[in-house]
Amino acid sequence: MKLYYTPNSPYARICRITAIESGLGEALELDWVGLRTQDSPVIPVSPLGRIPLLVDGDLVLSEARHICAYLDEKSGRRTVAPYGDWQAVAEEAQSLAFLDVVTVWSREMRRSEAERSGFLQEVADIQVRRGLAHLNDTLKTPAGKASAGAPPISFDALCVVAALGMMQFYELVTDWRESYPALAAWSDAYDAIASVADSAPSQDALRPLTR
Ligand SMILES: N[C@@H](CCC(=O)N[C@@H](CS)C(=O)NCC(=O)O)C(=O)O
Repeated sequence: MKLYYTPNSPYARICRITAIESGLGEALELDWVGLRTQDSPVIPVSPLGRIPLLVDGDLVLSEARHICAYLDEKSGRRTVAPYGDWQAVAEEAQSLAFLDVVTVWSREMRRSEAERSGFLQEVADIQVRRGLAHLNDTLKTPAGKASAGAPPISFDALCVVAALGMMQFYELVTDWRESYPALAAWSDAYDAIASVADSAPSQDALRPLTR
């Protein structure tokens, strides 16, 4: 199996962590590709050229959630909420939406200051703070329990982990740790997992958006 990715993509990060934590790290070949370039090796198999993209034989699978569900089938573990457990699906959808909003905001931060949309940033700031407050009040794994052992790996949790990683990297809500302490403790428990720590966004992999 091959995963096309970029190191700072939060969606690809979720897939990479899921693969490692499900014992599929060795089985998953990683291929770092450029985005929005005409020569991307992704385009011949997936015309929009987006990542993460999983290729396994004839199967070309996009969307982090689908990729993780496929990895679940391979590993026999369950990280993605199954249709039928609608409460879990609903919570997962909220976490994915939170990641989407943080990602939109972070893309804005990759532009030069003159090119950033003030309106978009204002809207994202309000949305993200609402999301943070909701997560702070509702996260299910109490910090005490999480610190007693490794916290559970789920697509739901990894959406939040990846979103917080982007938030910190792009310094989007600088007071979030003080303002949302339960969430900060929750996050620390995940950041202690090697696959989470090793996949955090980095300056080395940062590609500014120049146009
Ligand atoms: N809904 C997708 C989002 C994937 C996504 O936004 N990928 C970005 C990188 S983080 C991408 O490929 N951007 C390139 C483009 O849109 O041309 C998922 O869950 O996998």
